[in-house]
This record gives sequence, C-alpha cells and structure tokens, in this order.
Amino acid sequence: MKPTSPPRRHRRRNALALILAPIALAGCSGGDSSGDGLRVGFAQAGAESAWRRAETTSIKAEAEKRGVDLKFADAQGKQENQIAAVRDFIAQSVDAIILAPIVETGWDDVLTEAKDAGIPVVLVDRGVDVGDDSLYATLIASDFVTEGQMVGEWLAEKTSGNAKIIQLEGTPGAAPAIDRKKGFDDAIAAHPGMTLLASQSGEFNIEKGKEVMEALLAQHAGSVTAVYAHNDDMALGAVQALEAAGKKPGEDVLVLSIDGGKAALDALVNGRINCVVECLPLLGPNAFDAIEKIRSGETLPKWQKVEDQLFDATNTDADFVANRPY
Ligand code: GYE
Repeated sequence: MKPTSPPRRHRRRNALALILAPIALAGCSGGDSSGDGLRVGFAQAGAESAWRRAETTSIKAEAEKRGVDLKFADAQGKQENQIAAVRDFIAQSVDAIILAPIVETGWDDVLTEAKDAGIPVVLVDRGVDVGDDSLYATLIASDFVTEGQMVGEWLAEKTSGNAKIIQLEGTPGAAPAIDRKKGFDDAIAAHPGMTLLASQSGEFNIEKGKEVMEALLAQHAGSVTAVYAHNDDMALGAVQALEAAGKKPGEDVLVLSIDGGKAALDALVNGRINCVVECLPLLGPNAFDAIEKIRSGETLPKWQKVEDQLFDATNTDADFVANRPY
C-alpha cells in the first residue's frame, strides 16, 4: 500500500487539528528559561523565499528566548544536504530535531536512524510521505490543499468561471507544490470556462518566477487572463514580467498568490496583486512548545494544522500591511 503523508490522510478539516494561527501571530517578548540546556538541531530547506527566511528567524528567535542551544543547517535547496544535516544532528546526540523537509519523499532511512537513536523529530511547514507515521512526532503546517482551493474558488467567483490561467508551481516534489496544485485543480474542475494555458515550476523564488513567466508570456500574452503563483515571491516575479511585457498586473491579468507576506500584501493594496491566501511562517513558538510537550511525555496529534485566511481588496489596507509581522 502506498504510504501517505498526513496532509493526504487528513484532506478535510481534522477534529484533532489545533488552531495555531492566533498563537503564532501573537508573538512573545522577554526571555524564559523553559529550554535551558536543551540542544536542538534545525534542518532548514533553504532560503528561497521571504516566507522561509521569516520561518528561520522565528525559530532562531524562539530558541534564543527559551535558552535553547540551537544548531542550524541550511540545506540550500538540496535534499542530500538536508539528510546529511539530520545525520550530523543525530551524531551530536541532540535532544530533538526540527525538520522543514524540502520534498515529500526519501525520508524513511534517516528518520528511522533518528528514531533508533531516540531523538524526536518535529516536522515544520511541509509534510513527508513515509511508510510509518511513528518516524516523526508531529507536523506543524498549513493545509495546502485548502489554500489552493481558496485561490481557485476566489478566481471562479470573480471571473464568473471564465479565466485562461498560467500557474507557477513551487519546488517539484515539495508538499506545498503538490497540494496547492491539487486544491486549485479541484476548485476549477467544476468550471468549464476556466482553463490552464500552462503550468510550470518557478521553484518558489522571485527570479525564477519572473524568468518562467517571461517565457510563458512569449507564448500566451494574447490569451492569459490570470496568473496563479504557489507563493508570493513567484507572484512578485510574475508582476515584474507582466509589467515588462507592457501589461497591467491586477487589471489586464489577475494575479493570485499564497503566503501573505508584507511585499505581496503591499502589491495587493497597490492593485498589482488581487488575491493572497495566507500561510503563516511564524512557527518557532509552536515548534518549541511541541518539543517541550514531547519531553514531558505527551503524544501529539500527527498534524497540528495552522489556520490561514484570504486577503483581497475588500479586507486589506495599508495600515494592516504596515503592521504585518513578516
Ligand atoms: O509557501 C513558500 C516557501 O513550505 C509552506 O515554502 C512553505 C512554502 C512557502 O518557499 O514561500
């Protein structure tokens, strides 16, 4: 039987899921000593997006606040680097590992090594596809299928089910790329007037998003009416490509995105992006709470879901964006 990741198993809203957004956004100040002496390894996927840089900052800041000795490794977008980092943390006998897995598959061996060494693994932001759920303690992440659906439904409503769409996908094999595509496909399937002109990876970064959009515009400039980017950075790259091609993003071509960082929300307020579904990156407090609970013997739900909202011109203004924490 094909193993399934938690997001696949729990496609629908899960009764066990915790509502984490208010906790994540509240932020905290001042020090506490709850993590004094704790040694934790954080294997980060890379630094491709503003979202991921905000996540790294959140986890580092929370470690410092709690007095945790954090060992940080940036895999620079390569799974082999990330696997090597996890192995290195195991060799150092850390107390726990936080892993933001770059892709879904290929984790069984190294997670088994962590389990055999008695080191709990907390997954943050992206899920894995492993044969045995006991290889990790919990996943703290958004529901990417729902995010894609929210974007698709917004577009269907605004265009009365008529759109010719370019989709900029995230990193191939990454949970948010797979699931955001699926959610969007599901939402537009009911609308025969909504068609995908092209769908290509922009690797979750602004330069690649711009480059791919430029290439796709060379073929589809005359017909495209909407761009759906799997993250803010690629949406901002697409905005640049549209402007360079003499189009007005937000008017001639609708632009839709996921993440909800300051730069994309600013573009939304300025009318160059039309819809942004949030995905919260401030996971530090949740990750270290999870580690403390595991250490006190608690069993955590396999997926602690982060709740996200949708932004468009009706509910977003400059004051809100100015106070956006990432
Ligand atoms: O949306 C994107 C990042 O894994 C949820 O990764 C995360 C995604 C996020 O690079 O901006």
